[in-house]
Parts: sequence; structure tokens; C-alpha cells
Amino acid sequence: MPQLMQSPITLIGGGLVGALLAQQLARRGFTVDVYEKRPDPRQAGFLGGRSINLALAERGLQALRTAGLAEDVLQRAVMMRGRMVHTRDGRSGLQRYGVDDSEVIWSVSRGALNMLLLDAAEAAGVRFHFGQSLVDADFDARRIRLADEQGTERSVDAHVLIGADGAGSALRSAMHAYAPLGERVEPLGHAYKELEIPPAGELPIALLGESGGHDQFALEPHALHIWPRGGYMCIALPNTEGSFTVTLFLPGQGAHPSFATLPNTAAAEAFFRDDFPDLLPLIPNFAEDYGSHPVGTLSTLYLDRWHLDGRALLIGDAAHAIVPFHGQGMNCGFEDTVVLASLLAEAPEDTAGVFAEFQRIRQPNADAIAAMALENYVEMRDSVADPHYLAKRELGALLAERAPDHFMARYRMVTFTHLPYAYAFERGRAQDQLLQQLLRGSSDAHSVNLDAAVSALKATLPPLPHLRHG
Ligand code: FAD
Ligand code: 8RB
Repeated sequence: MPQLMQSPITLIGGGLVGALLAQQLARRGFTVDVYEKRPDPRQAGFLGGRSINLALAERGLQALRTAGLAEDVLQRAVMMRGRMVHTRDGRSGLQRYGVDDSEVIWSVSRGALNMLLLDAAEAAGVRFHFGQSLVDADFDARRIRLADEQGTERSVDAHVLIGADGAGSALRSAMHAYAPLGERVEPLGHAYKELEIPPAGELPIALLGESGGHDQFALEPHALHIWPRGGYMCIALPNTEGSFTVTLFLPGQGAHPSFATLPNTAAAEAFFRDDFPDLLPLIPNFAEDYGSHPVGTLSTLYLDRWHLDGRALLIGDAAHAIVPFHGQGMNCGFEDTVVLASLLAEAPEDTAGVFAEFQRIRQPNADAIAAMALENYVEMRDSVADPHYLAKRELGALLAERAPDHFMARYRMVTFTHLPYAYAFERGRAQDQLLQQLLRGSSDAHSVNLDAAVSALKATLPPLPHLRHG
């Protein structure tokens, strides 16, 4: 075993990606120290905060399988079979994400997932240092400066640094100050706010019409709910306790409606009464939620360089923060950890080579999911509005059924396979062009001759690579 020769690894950030990476490295014999700004969430006093959930898809799940943690996580997850679209007229319908219940996504609690990952990493031998925030790094002396919660600073040795400290990464700032990283931040211009639908038992029973059938949940529990409204939308993901976390996405500035034109809870409530009349009654603490929860901004982060030779590397959101609309930020970061842990295990002494190779492999994929996440906002918020889009979707489904080796919806490639994101992006573009040509402006998928379409598909595009477990 090569353990004794390996440099110890210093990880900044014990969030989702940091904790999972730490566990995998420790299992492979590396000595790992993690410095995390926040206090240990497993200590009493943390519970009782707002429940924030995330959608876990196949890529993230596969990384958890590699780490031996998938079963534990799924036990506390709520299955989401598709998107439940709630139109303005108050109707709703489920659009399945995949072909059957093997193609579903999972709603997991961020807090519970983070605690599970911390437990697993600690059990694998990782040393965590909570309440320790990176302030600065001296890459020549190979030392870092940390501040505790009182602001008291100290320095420690850090031979090899990995930054999993999120979108606002302090390690990234330190690296950039030492040698510019070519950082570009593209604000989306839209922002978000979280609201909560409590379990059905806490709502006046009269409000629960059709959906009152679910004893615990105010809405269908096994779906990701979307209220698309053109330029903006609300979504809701189920929590195990029967509540839902709702997120309103809206332009930050500009003409009504935007967060700027909804400065107070009265204005916001009137807006919801007009635009989300079926949703508002499910949020009994609307005024309190809206008034006290912050408005979050959304941007995409691009860097030219993710590493400083073999001394420091960025991973997860610290390297490639994206907008949320494909639900892939964590999934992509989890996929990163598997690639990095395996490269490091192969060449533990050549961190410069490993970090360069990691960026070479992952950056084109990070760029691709960044672009697809931006595109999925338009798709989600306009969801059912565009008949041409629906026709393309339907023709795609027909082709996927007739020629599954040649056609797979991009959403499914991203969400349910391990095909590289860059492949899904490219293949999706080619498939889309073909659908466009086949439909020639028609909004009726059934106007297309399917036999001819399948022939055209097979003549134009090579078969898909071996799927799902490739
Ligand atoms: P983070 O999870 O942000 O962790 C960074 C850690 O570093 C934190 O613990 C932080 O305290 C610590 N830290 C920060 N600064 C310092 C410092 N100076 N010193 C020491 N430690 C520091 N992704 C999905 O795949 N599906 C979803 O459905 C989804 N939903 C989301 C919902 C919300 C509300 C948000 C905000 C994001 C969502 N994402 C989702 C994205 C996902 O949360 C991120 O991509 C993922 O958390 C990235 O993990 P990370 O470890 O890189 O960063
Ligand atoms: N960050 C998600 C999808 C795709 C759903 C579909 C979309 C909230 C912040 Cl907006 C969103 C998806 O195309 O039908 N899968 O998973 C998660 C999403 O938002 C998460 C909960 C979120 N992310 C800041 C807020």
C-alpha cells in the first residue's frame, strides 16, 4: 500500500462535494484534513432550520454507489417520477421524466445528506475541523491562514490544497490573487426565494380539494411540481415529512413582475393571488416566509484554470457554479469526486499531472451542463406554452420508442445516464435539428411518417453508445 508516500491532502469546505470527496480519498488511504467554515451540523442546535431539498439524479447516485452510500441516501429520499405542471387555469398533469420507475429523480434533504456524508467521511478516517474558515493561502510557503468563529487566526501547513468551498470559494480568491484564473461570472438576471408548503395536516382541510387524497402531502408527493408562467415560475420539491419546499424564480430587476416590483409581502401576496392562485393557499405562512427569507442570486461561473500546478485545485461549485434549472449542480460535483479520487489513486505523487488531467476531462462537461441548465429554464418556465415544442417532444418520444438505440431525449441522457454531459449536449443538438427538419414547422407529431423518420434518424446519426451503465 502506498499510503506512507502520499502527501496529506487539505480540503477546504465540508459541504456536499467536500465531504464526499474526503470520504473517497480517505478510503483510498490518503490522509485528509477538512477545514469547514460552519459549525458541525450534527451537533445539537442545528436542527429546526428550514428544510431545503435537492434533486438527486443518476450521476449523483452513481457517485454515492461508488462510495457505498447510495442505499442509505435513498432510504431518506422521496421519489419524483416526473414534472407535474400546474397551468394558469388550475389544471395539472404529470409529464414523466423517464420510461418507467427506474428513471426517476429523488428529493433529498440537504442537511440530512450533508450529515450522512460527514459521518461516512469521518468513519473512513477523515479529520474535520469545523468553525475554521480559510482566510488566505501562501502557495510558496505551502501554508494556509484560518479564522475560527471568534475571528482568531492561525496558520497551518497545507501541502496539497483542494477547494470544495462552493460558489464563493475563498481558495479560488487566494489562487486568483497568486496567478489569475481567468474568472468570468455571468449573472442570470433572475433571482429566487424559498417558501414552504407544510404537511397537509397543518393546512385547513377545506383547501385540499382533489389532492386531499394524500394523507400527508398537500400535493402529489412523487413529482417535481412546476407552475410555469412564461417569464418566471414556481417549483416545489417534496420533503419526507410531508412538506414541500417551494422556490419562486423571477427577474431581479425590471418591469413587473420582478423582485424589484414586489418589495413587500402585500405586493407579493397580491401577485401570487393573481398568478399562482392554486399555490398561495398551500403556503399559510406566506407573509412570514416572503418577508424573512432572503432573495438569492443566480449566476454561472467559468474559469480558464481550475488548478495551480500540483499545489491547489478547485472542484464542485468552486470551479463551475451553474444555474439550478437542470438540478445538476450537486450531481455534477459528485461526478467530479469520482473522477478526481480515481485519478489521484492512480498517481498519488503527481498532483500536477492529476489536476491538469482532471480539468481536461471535466471542464468540457462542466461547460456543457452549464449551457444545458440555462436552456432548461426556458423549457421549464414556458413548459406547455409552445405547441411546436410539444410536437418536437412528442415526435422525440415516438422515435425513442421505435429506435431506442438511436434516439434518447437530452433530458434523459443528462438525468438518467452517465454519458458525458458534453456528449449529451452535442447529441441533443443533432437530434433537435433532425426533429426540426422532420416537423418542418408543423405542430403535429402525427403528421410525420414515422417509418421515414426512423430511416432518416438512422441514416443521419450513429447509434447511441452503450447506455445507462457506460
Ligand atoms: P457547497 O455545498 O456550497 O459547500 C461549500 C462548503 O464550503 C460549505 O459547507 C461552506 O460552509 C464551506 N465554505 C465556504 N467558504 C469557506 C471557507 N472560506 N473556509 C472553509 N469552508 C468554507 N444541485 C442539484 O444537483 N440538484 C438540485 O436539486 C439542487 N438544488 C439546489 C437548491 C438550492 C437552494 C441551491 C442553493 C443549490 C442547489 N443545487 C442543486 C446545487 C448544489 O447545492 C451545489 O451544486 C452543491 O451544493 C455544490 O457542492 P459544493 O460542496 O461544491 O458547495
Ligand atoms: N437551486 C431540479 C430539475 C429539472 C426539472 C424539469 C429544476 C432551487 C436553487 Cl429549478 C430546478 C430541476 O426539467 O422538469 N431537476 O431538479 C431542481 C431545481 O431547483 C432546485 C431545487 C434549486 N436549485 C437556488 C433553488
